[in-house]
Amino acid sequence: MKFVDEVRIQVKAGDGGNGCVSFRRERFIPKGGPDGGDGGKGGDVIFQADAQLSTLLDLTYPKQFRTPKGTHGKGKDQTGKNGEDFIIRLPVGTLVRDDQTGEVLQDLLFDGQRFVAAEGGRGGRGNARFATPTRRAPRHAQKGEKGQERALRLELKLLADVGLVGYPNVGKSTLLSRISSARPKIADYPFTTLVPNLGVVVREEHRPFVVADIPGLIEGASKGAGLGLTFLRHVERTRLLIHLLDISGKPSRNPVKDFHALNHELKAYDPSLQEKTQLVALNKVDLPFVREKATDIENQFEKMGHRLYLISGQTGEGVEELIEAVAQVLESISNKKS
Ligand SMILES: Nc1nc2c(ncn2[C@@H]2O[C@H](COP(=O)(O)OP(=O)(O)OP(=O)(O)O)[C@@H](O)[C@H]2O)c(=O)[nH]1
Ligand SMILES: [Mg+2]
Repeated sequence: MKFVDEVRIQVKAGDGGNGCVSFRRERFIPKGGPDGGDGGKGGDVIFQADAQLSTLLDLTYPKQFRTPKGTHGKGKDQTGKNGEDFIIRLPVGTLVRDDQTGEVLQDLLFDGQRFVAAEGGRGGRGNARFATPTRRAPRHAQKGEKGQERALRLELKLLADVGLVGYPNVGKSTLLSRISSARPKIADYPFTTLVPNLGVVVREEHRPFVVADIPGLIEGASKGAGLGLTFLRHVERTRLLIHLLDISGKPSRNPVKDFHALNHELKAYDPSLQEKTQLVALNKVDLPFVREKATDIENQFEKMGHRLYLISGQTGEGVEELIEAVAQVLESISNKKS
């Protein structure tokens, strides 16, 4: 599946129909009163959040969305027809911005939520509406209003509870596939994951939560190295990060240094990411030489005030303990809020 998480589109709502100037003409009534009807309203362009969708791909073509105009009013007090509304379905988690100013216009957060992206113009009033006791034969009617036209930028920010971050190849996708039913691609080379994967973690004793496996980050990502940092927008809304470390690639690898380097990149992207709770885990402890160094590394992290979880996404060792800790942090965060 191609993952598209930002698109620019133009929306133009239909203009209102014009009001009509008309006079009643009936036999034996020489001077009938005004009977020009109102114009119809132009159609709205409406966004609607849909939990079934997970990408903005459908919107990459076409880029322009228009709705029909209202039809003009007619004689015999006939109101014009309203232009039909057009509903564009968007994934839950889509942020709607004005493309020029960047201002956030709406955040579509729940299934079925609607936002009028461009409002159809009101229909003009027909001359029948302008009749007064002293002015019985008004010869004017209103024109329909123009429909709203906007350039918008849509950004999808996944609504995951937990973000899984780490260098490439540390085993993020393997862990996701162990704890959820998601089946992301796993391979022994960096940047296997090119788009974020979501998995739902279901454990009997806890509320289910969503984990996002983010493509690997590397030093300099904030300056565009590797896949860059654009995918970090998907961890902006998470409530907790699992920071995964791995020394198996090179035994000389210093996990403390890796830990700081990655946090530096997170901070460069958005300082508020630093404030999220992180649970730190050393992966692949099923490998003997990783296991050998684990206690030493654990101590180093303890000195820094971090409990280090020792896990193996492959064998499952230590994973349930990590999940339990994640569930507890999530529960304590939501208790604090309510
Ligand atoms: N021995 C061992 N190997 C693992 C473990 N977890 C993952 N691997 C292997 O490490 C390699 C990378 O795993 P992935 O899950 O694709 O890693 P990733 O972090 O998602 O990588 P990117 O998507 O490239 O960032 C694969 O060959 C996995 O089989 C583990 O716990 N133990
Ligand atoms: Mg991966």
